Amino acid sequence: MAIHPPEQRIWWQEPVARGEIVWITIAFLWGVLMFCVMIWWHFTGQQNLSNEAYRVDPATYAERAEAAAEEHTVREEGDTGIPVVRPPPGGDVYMYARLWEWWPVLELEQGQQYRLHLSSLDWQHGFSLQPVNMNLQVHPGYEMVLTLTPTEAGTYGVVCNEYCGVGHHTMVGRIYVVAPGQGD
Ligand SMILES: [Cu+2]
Repeated sequence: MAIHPPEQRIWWQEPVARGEIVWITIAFLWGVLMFCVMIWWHFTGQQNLSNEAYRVDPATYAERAEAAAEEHTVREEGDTGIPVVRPPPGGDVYMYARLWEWWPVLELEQGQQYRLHLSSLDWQHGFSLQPVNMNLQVHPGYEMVLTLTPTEAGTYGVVCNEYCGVGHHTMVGRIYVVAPGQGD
């Protein structure tokens, strides 16, 4: 039993069983292979995001996001007071995470390419786009930039997938993707 010391005190000098060596070798080689394949997945397979990251001061980032929202707000999301921002196609789109919201709501046009900027104003949050299941960590001090083209119109939810306190489960945002020429 583990609560008693082993009978043979110098147990680590006992030879490792052959079967165990084989499994450790297989696991190690598999790990090395997966590490190398990560580079390949970066270019193919569509499951790894090819994002850029920059250092940014949270206050500076908030200013940029708010300036972009001021310029491109098309309406308010219900009576939430959260603006719906529709940036010009091909342009920069800003969203930030903070306790406990994703701000603002975005409206993008299907088939157009955007540069989506993400950062946090307080601490770590997780950007999880549903139902497409696209995930990345959002840290204060870092600006993540994704070049993306929404391919299907619809209403997408953004949930926080890094536990960030008592309001974590209420931290939901929204991205609308509208067909070309539709929406506000
Ligand atoms: Cu969060």
